[in-house]
Amino acid sequence: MTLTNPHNLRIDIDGLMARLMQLGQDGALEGGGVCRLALSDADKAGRDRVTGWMRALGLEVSIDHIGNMIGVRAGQENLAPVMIGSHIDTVATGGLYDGNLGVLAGLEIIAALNAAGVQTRRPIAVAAFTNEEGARFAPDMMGSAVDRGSLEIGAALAAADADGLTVGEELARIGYRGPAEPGHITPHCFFELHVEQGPVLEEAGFEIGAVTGVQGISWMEYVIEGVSNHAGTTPMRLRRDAGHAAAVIAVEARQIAAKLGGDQVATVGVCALDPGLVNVIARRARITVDLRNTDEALLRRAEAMMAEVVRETAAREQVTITGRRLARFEPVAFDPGMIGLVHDIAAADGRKVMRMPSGAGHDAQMFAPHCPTGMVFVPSKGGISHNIREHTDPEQLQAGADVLMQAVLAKAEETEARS
Ligand code: HGY
Ligand code: MN
Ligand code: MN
Repeated sequence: MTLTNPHNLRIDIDGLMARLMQLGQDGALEGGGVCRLALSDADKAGRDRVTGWMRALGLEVSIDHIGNMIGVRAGQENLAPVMIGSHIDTVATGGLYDGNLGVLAGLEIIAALNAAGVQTRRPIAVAAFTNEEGARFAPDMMGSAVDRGSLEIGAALAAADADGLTVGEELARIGYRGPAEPGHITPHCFFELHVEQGPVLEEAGFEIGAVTGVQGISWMEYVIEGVSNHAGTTPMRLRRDAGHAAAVIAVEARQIAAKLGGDQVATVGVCALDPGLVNVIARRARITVDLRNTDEALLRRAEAMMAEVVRETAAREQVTITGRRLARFEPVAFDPGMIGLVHDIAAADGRKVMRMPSGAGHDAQMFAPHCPTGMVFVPSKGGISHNIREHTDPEQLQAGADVLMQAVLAKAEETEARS
């Protein structure tokens, strides 16, 4: 694999920054950051903007049944494309870069090739997948999972948000329930550029992460049914307190991470009490538990420990606890050749590069079982993400996008079916 930059192409960082800032207007929050939840009006505005850019760059755009948006630039030969993908939906406290960087860097690569008049052997596809975050509709990585056949389209379309609105209804409402069959493109290989969303690169003083894989993810929702009662008159022995049971689960989730140590993490992101009044013992609680580990056996152990906590708490507090699985992904390893390519291109470009796993889930993990897949990380300032203060310096964005471009160009000249 030649690592030279044959056309001496560089990403136009001003163009990339302009697109990031413009897309950041769709769902912009007072005081900075973005709330562009999947299939919201803000998501529609972002989708309209991105597909408009795709068409302006001369890409052939397809929208599939789950709303995935894929723009394809023709190659000299009608071979399987090199795909660059990520997402433009955000969490409610989103930054400008999570997901957006990967899609918009893909568009800047197309712009650079257009400006240089370069046509690659293979087509190049730029994809924005629906609902990567899973913040409004579970599971996360929904669009890429449907594209790769690991989530059935009917189940995805039926997923409902907290207000009972389904993915199918919302896709139709915003005009993105497209005609194309999900998975109609099987890429030659798949790349994703993404902010690290953690502190590793910055603390180590490195510029580029050659990502080795993604850790396992387990999301559960528990609905706890107790009995509402008077906060003052009800003796402790007579209480069936859904609020207390939820608090126990939250504390025990943290204890599980402490007991297992290592890479184990545990998060309670949702904890809603009903009726949620100062002087009423909660009759109902809804709580979510996000468990992750790089090791599948340890993740299963964490899940078993949490299930035991739920059983014991239900019995002791005399409440009923109903669990619902929201998402479950085993750890994924990326292709060693793709990891090596990202690493060597970054090193050849004089960048400090390290191999590292991803703590966050990504669309790339859906492609890893189907084609050679690799990711490029750039540092997150202070390791912050899913926070309106998410930031990466333009020079760091440029470095990551240039590595992505050279890796894409190298693979776009490959002739064999799969490396
Ligand atoms: O939850 C995740 O890791 C990703 O942001 N969806
Ligand atoms: Mn992301
Ligand atoms: Mn995210």
